[in-house]
Amino acid sequence: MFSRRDLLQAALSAMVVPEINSSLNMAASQEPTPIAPVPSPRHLPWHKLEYYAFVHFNMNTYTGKEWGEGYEDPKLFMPEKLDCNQWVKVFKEAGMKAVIITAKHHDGFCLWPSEYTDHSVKSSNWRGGKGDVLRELSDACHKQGLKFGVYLSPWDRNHPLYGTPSYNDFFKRQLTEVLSNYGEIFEVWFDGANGEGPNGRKQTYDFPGFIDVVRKCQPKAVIFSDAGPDVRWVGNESGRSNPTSWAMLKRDEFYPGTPRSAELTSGHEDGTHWVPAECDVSIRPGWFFRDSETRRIKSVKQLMDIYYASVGQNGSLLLNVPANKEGLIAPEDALRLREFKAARDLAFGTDLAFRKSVKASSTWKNKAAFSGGNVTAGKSGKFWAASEDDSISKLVIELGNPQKFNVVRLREEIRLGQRVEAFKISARVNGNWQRFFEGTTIGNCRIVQGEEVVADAVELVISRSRACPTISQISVFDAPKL
Ligand code: FUL
Repeated sequence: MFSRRDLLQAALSAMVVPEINSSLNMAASQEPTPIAPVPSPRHLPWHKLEYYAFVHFNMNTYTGKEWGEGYEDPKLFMPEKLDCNQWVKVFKEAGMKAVIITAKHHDGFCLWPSEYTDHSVKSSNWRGGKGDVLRELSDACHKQGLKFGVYLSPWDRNHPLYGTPSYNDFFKRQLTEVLSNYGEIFEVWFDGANGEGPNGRKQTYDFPGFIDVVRKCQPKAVIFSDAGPDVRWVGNESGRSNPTSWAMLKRDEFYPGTPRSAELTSGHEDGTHWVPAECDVSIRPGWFFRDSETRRIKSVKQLMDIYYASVGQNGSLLLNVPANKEGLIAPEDALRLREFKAARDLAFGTDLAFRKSVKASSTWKNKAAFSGGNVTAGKSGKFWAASEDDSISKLVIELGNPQKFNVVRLREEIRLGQRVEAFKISARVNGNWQRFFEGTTIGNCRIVQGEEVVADAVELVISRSRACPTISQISVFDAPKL
């Protein structure tokens, strides 16, 4: 007898291992050998997104609940001024690269006219029962160049079959509908929450079957859940990954709704699969829009702290900006997003290390293609690789005239695996090296803040690494205090 978890593991291994092997073989000896696990081809474009919108908008928008019960009257759903082009314009101007919408939350109401249930927009009076939020949002995203993603809650408090094996077939049919009719989807978000309680209905989910549907309908999409298979929940809803943050996870030990969520915040250095963290958090106290919470929208300083703790700690930031009852992003949220964008532009707009000269302690096989200068050249695909024989690898960036700075951003060439285990940054002040920051992991992006210094050089020392370090970028910033 196979358990549900065995089946999930079998399905996941069968799908991901060949991808890892082929990227490992491809690299041969032209460049440092990748260290497994490495990202799959569907991960690489996802890593570049870094910051994108979550929109909680559904029946709860009209009832004020966080979790609906499933018997809400569809007629309550009435976004009289729904304008998804307005949402996407706001997100695009905010520097976000994608949107994920709650197509179906726990109460089971569908934002699209599903063939398989009446509990959907087709039973409302909105647009005369002919409306389709997924159509309007996906069209707006594709028109304005943002990626489109969907949240679907497996937990469904409306459906009569929930708790029986037939529910899995229903869910797969819904999933197929959503993934077949709205163009390219970049991410499918499976929520692991279930509040049925000890006496509630118990559903054994067919996750391997759900994953199969996604792979068939949207082969390029990443799948999110507490346990991946592609992207993992960060283990909290405050948008924070840990300073030590591995993209790897012992994935087979986890499943949606896992009790070991604290481990998801750091991942595992000896993880078996590439399952990076996505950090979800709401700009407001709740996930859904409530007028009463408008005065409690997070400040720019809070959002910046979250940015440093998510994007700056090897995660992506999925910031929830709920649409209001009218079907619009409220002006207060839009304004805060613009202010947050302006703060990031001020902080990270001028890279004081850009095109500055670099000396490295060693270069992989003495090949110029991997020289230290790549870290300040701003050319994508280029990186510094240190020699495999180094016990410690070092890099010095000469800034020329002394420069005032307080932030350093580092990036690893993650295509070859996440490697760095311990690093130290120093600043040369009046000819003396002074400690600026000491840390553990880097990954796709690490942004560290130190005491403000005026220095004419920056040194990176990597004292521990799983394989020779491969660093693609180092940037130095003078970020205004907030
Ligand atoms: C949780 C849900 O229960 C919340 O309502 C919200 O959707 C959040 C993003 O995920 O598991």
